[in-house]
Amino acid sequence: MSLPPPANAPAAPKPLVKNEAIKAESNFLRGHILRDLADPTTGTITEDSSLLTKFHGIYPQDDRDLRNQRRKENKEKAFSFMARIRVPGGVCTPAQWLALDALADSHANGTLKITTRQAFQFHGILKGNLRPAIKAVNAQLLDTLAACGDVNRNVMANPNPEQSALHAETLRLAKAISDHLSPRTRAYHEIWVADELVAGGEPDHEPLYGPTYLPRKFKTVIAIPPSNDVDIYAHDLGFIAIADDSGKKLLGFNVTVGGGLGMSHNQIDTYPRLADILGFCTVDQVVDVAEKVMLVQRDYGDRTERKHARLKYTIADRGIVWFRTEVEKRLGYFLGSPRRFEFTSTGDRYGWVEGENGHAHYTLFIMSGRVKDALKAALREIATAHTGDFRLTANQNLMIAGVTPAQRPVIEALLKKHQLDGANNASGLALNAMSCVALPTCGLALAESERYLPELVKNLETEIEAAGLRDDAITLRITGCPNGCGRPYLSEIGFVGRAPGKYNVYLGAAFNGSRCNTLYKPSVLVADIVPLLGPIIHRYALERTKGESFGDFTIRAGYVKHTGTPADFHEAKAEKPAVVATPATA
Ligand code: SRM
Ligand code: SF4
Repeated sequence: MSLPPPANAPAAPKPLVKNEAIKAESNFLRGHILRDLADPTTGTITEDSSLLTKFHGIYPQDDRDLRNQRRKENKEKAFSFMARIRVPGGVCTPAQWLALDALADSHANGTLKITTRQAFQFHGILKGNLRPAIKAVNAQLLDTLAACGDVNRNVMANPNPEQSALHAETLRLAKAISDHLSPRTRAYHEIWVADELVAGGEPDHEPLYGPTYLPRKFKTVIAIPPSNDVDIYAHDLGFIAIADDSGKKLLGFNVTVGGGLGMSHNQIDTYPRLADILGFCTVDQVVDVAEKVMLVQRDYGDRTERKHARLKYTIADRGIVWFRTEVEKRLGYFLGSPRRFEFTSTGDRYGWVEGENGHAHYTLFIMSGRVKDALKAALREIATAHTGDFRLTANQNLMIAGVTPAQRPVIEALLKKHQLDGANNASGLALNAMSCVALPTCGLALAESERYLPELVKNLETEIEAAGLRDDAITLRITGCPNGCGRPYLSEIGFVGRAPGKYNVYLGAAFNGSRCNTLYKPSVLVADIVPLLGPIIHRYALERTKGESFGDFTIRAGYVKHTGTPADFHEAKAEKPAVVATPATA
């Protein structure tokens, strides 16, 4: 029997999490992926390989609707794969759209999913179709590398239709950051793109990441005020474009760090956190700043506890002043003082918008970003005729962008033909609603989300319309678990899955995404949602002050109190409240 350590002995260092050893031993993300893909006895891959395929943008999943039936039949789960396609800045060509549309039919479940981070997802790819599907994606000059995993993910940028010059510049920067922070391993090419399966070659070198990559996922975005459609405060790293007085010339960016939304129910040490503003950088410093912010997190992020490994906790624990000093030490120069800016909303601007360059852009509402059936066929026809580009929005919608005056009647006629004109005749609530995927594919879902959103919106619309608020924009977001994929903590009405048919209801976020909401009622049954929210909606219609948003009203009327501590998100009370940053609009 060993003696207990003396009372004053220093605490033994915590062991690293399993993921760290798997990364280190994987020979730069190869591991046993090829072996597992070649195994004909199962439709999935091993758990260790699945930790590595994430870095390649690929998740093994199973159809949760079929779990019971398969168990009864004594069969293995109905396995398939999800693949996430990285689209920096969310811009793709009509040719790429058409290729992905066809691949969805030939290799996946026939749908295309536009994500909350301007990427595409295929669901339901069977193991045997996986390599050909990823290879075909690469043939379109797109890829799935680093769409998931402990690396810098898809870099988002505001699809900004009005200011063409600013959009072009920020898109260029989004691609530059994405390229610079992309993993350098050749494993991706060997496994998915090479003509023949080849065993792991020479050891690779990852100049930025090293063999263990980052402690956790890392997300980068660029916003162009006044639109905060990318929800900049939700991400690890953000750049807020600052233009000159004409609004046409980019001066530089306010840098934001330490945002993140994921939490676990009743684990008070986990919480959504809004990003802090770190300072200002010039346009030519952007890539350097992105690299150095990421490197500080690489070196100091917690590799002993994955639930505490995001940059938000590194900054919450060590302080923003420490973080800025570390970043500036690596940069070799100081960041400037943040410049003034203002965000007005997180939503998309639907319908036609004229750009500065004479081109027009049409934003189309797509519920939950799911492109299927008649909508998929309509967009195929539009893509065939379209000569501009497509821009995926951070709200899971689609912009048909860069339409020339000569082309506009053609696109207008197609939109009319498929009844996609007039912002789909949807209510302000529907147009500002978002859900995550959840069931049946997401292995972490506790409740429905995408499949329940249409019914939820319809039920609440009855109250909204009776209160005369049909065209009022109110943000509503729902997720099937507290991980936050639909950014529910930044919506004026947020639903977070607790169990089948039960949601925590959150109220009080700012319409422009600068304040998180607060838990209003835990574990609300689906049948109780309208009775709970209907009276608040009617009171808002009667008592709101001029221009007052729904989120602001729910705080003023006392439904929720905004205090900004982790306890605001949980049913359990915080023992040690820690401050959640609320960004100042400088
Ligand atoms: Fe997410 C995990 C879907 C945006 C926080 N997310 C997952 C997985 C991969 C489930 C899993 O790990 O097995 C989901 C796949 C479901 C499926 O069947 O497709 C999933 N996340 C999504 C997407 C597709 C939701 C959507 O409907 O659009 C979004 C894909 C974005 C992309 O293209 O990269 C998506 N996820 C987000 C966001 C929103 C954002 O980034 O703007 C968040 C909150 C912000 C943040 O990161 O803090 C988010 N996803 C998570 C988390 C919690 C992370 C954390 O720090 O705690 C997980 C679980 C995890 O990583 O352990 C997760
Ligand atoms: Fe799955 Fe939860 Fe993300 Fe929804 S929020 S997609 S349920 S992990």
